[in-house]
Amino acid sequence: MTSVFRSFLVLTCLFVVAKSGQLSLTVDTTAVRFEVETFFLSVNLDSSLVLDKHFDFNSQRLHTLLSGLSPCILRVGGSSADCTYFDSPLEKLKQAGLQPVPEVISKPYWSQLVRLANATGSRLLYDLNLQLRDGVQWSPLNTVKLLQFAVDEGLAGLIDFELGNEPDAYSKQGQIRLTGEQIGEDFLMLKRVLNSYGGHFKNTKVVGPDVIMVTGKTGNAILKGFAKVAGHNVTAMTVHQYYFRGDQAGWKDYINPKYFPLLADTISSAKGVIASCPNPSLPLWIGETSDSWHSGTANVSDRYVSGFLWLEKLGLSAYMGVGVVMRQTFYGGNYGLMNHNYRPNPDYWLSYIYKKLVGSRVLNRKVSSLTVDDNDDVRVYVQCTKHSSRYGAGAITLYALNVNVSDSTTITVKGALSLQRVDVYLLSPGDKEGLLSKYVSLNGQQLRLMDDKTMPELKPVSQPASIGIKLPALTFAFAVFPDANVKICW
Ligand SMILES: *[C@@H]1O[C@H](CO)[C@@H](O)[C@H](O)[C@H]1NC(C)=O
Ligand SMILES: *[C@@H]1O[C@H](CO)[C@@H](O)[C@H](O)[C@H]1NC(C)=O
Ligand SMILES: *[C@@H]1O[C@H](CO)[C@@H](O)[C@H](O)[C@H]1NC(C)=O
Ligand SMILES: *[C@H]1O[C@@H](CO)[C@H](O)[C@@H](O)[C@@H]1NC(C)=O
Repeated sequence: MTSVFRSFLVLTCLFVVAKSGQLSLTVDTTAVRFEVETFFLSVNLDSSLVLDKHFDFNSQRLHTLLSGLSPCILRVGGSSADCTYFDSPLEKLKQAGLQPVPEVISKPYWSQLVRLANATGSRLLYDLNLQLRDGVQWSPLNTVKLLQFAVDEGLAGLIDFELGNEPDAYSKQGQIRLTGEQIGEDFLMLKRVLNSYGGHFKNTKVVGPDVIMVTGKTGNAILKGFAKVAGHNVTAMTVHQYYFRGDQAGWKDYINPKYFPLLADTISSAKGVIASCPNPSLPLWIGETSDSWHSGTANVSDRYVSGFLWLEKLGLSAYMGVGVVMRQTFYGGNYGLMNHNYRPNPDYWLSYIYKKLVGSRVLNRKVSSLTVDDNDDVRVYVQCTKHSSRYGAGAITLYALNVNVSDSTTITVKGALSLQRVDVYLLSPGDKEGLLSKYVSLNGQQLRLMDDKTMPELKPVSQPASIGIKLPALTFAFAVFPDANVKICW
């Protein structure tokens, strides 16, 4: 693939004369468009991880990398959740010939998950098995065992729950299909069980139903039924989203703007369900998501090129009013934010920088191209800056991506902002492998952990905003206006 990419680059250089696009950006600083959760960018660990006996809970790098994304949700969920039993005799379950084949999560393993999340400044969001049935209803018996253990171990205040995973895709042999109304009733039962522990779970969030095909007939019907019955009883409605199937995709898919609208369709559709349910102010979260499903694309999803759809997803989701986006996955598969040695992949660095520079308040902005008719290749979002030792109240952060293979674009900011200083953080491939680089550079310097405990310093290039923010072909950038002094960002 790398050689294909190289020859492609050569062709590009020979036959395409690079142009430079011009975008004009106007930021509306009078009103907050939407406010996302502080843990907006969150991560997922697949439930199947329980089978991975090599997962090293004590890895220093694992702790360092997870702490770097704090505060966040560490969701443990996925298809395996619906065949996982807590603290049960596996052999006995297997002998019973259950379908799909059961998995068991032990007390120590579960407790390590909770402690990992807590030790790194996040919270565990644990996905319970919705396929455990008692007649038409969900059977809470196995969950009661887990809750009692959490109370006994002093972990009750550290966890949140989901119940089931992608119920619109239940199709495995032995899986029971459920209506949205029934799933809603099952969530009410979970709430009643949690409430029966005398306040131990009073801060516990319950979210669901983790539908995957939101615009599909079954998925949409499940969301509607669920919201009708439990819309007032859950913290958020969760949906999943992927642009395309990873094992059938190539790197070109990852820079193809034709995929951008798919996310907008999913969000609009879910928002439509919420708008007409008994609780129209029910928050929407994307509970599991990546560029591509089926574990991502080998030697692509863990490379620099994967960042375009990821940054676009973070930007568009916040812009469209999604409170949280949980990345599939923090560890494992081709799309992990880190590799199997707990070393960060390029999307980890993108996520880390996002966490450091992008705050919760989303601003309206108007982008217009001065050079091409439609500017699909460049996407720009603006949010208040996250307060930090470097940036105080009132600062704003612009972030943008350019998937045009040959043309750079210069973003010219209109109004008072144009007179200010801007700190630019430009991300480009970390070595000569280009789009397929395993590394990413910040302002020309490859990002690496300094040691297992120490993050690199993020060094901006400070420039006058009047010269414009230049975004070369196939790069991303963050740009902070430290002196913007925008009141709604205080
Ligand atoms: C959870 O984290 C807090 C803050 O770091 C700490 O004080 C507490 O002991 C932790 N709880 C457990 C059970 O590890
Ligand atoms: C669900 O929410 C409604 C409205 O707030 C409330 O009356 C009801 O008690 C809740 N049910 C459960 C099981 O928490
Ligand atoms: C990915 O790269 C590895 C190591 O270079 C190679 O062994 C493997 O065949 C590649 N996989 C695909 C699907 O290209
Ligand atoms: C970059 O892509 C080419 C080919 O799709 C278009 O023709 C250019 O208009 C585009 N350039 C910009 C600045 O968007």
